[in-house]
Amino acid sequence: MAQSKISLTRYLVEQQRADGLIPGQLRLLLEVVARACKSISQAVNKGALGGVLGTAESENVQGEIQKKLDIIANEVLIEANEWGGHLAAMASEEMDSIYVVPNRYPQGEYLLLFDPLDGSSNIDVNVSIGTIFSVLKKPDDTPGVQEGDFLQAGSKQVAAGYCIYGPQTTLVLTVGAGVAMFTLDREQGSFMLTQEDIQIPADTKEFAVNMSNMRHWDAPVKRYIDECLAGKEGPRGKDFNMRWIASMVADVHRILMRGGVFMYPWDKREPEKAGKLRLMYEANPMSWLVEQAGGAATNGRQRIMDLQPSKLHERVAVVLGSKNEVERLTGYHDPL
Ligand code: AHM
Ligand code: MG
Repeated sequence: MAQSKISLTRYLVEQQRADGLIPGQLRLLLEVVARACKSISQAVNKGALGGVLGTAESENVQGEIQKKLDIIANEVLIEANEWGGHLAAMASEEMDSIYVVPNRYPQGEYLLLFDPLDGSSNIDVNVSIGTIFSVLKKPDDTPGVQEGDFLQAGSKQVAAGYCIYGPQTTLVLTVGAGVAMFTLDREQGSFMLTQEDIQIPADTKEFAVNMSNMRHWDAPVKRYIDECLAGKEGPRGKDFNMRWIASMVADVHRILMRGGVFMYPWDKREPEKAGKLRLMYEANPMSWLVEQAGGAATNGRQRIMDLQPSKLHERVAVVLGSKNEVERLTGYHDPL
């Protein structure tokens, strides 16, 4: 516990030495993402004083009205990452197509995907929001870089994480050797290791779902929630508690800290039998973190990280968290 003297830099260097999971370019990339998150955290903290609250005059590719901070966070991540030579291209919830590193900078071997500020509806009401990121390797058999290079299953990720801007600013990271958590020490200006080897308990009495969508769900999800709501007297024989923050980062963070199950299930309003969340820069990185912490993540039927994306902004149904609950709900769905 509380290895308060280990900075993110030292952690990454030691990981690089220990198991070679973090090559030099990837270490640089993760440090740059962390630095960008520090700047985003500052902008978020200033709030109304920095003139950053409210809506911008634009929509993103998904037709959602962008908040000023969505755009600021996107720009911070691009500007921080484009010149270091570690990336070939970036993709973001806030950009229609990929952003190829300009010719004036060296091209690296990694691809970075992010949701610059997840939980946009919470920005103006001072509730936790965050940055989610996923790192892939560019396939080396193709010259240049195209959108198709990004369309890799989540199991191909080489690093994933999020930074939550809440009462504390906390970076949570995996490179495939467990999940580590770093808290921003504002006096030092550094992320310090505060927890390693995070584990999600396999059982839970807590679920997170937007209940107002219940009438749009499929029967298996309704059954699962009905059984939770029936409490001690129902088939589960125990009372459940509900939490819904409406920032995936905050809901997943709670689950990593104390267990629970998070759902954004398929919704009849969606024509493509998908949910609201995006596969490549929301569901995949969160799924890997959760799996690395001993939990599970499916779309109700299949492991999320096995899904082959067919487009950059693809949506997916999400069920993740405590393993036994995810397996139960997945078991309620018909096998394919
Ligand atoms: P965003 O990326 O536009 O912020 O949308 C994603 C967010 C998730 O963080 C959260 O789980 C969900 O949308 C909340 O949805 P709802 O508004 O249905 O509660
Ligand atoms: Mg989001």
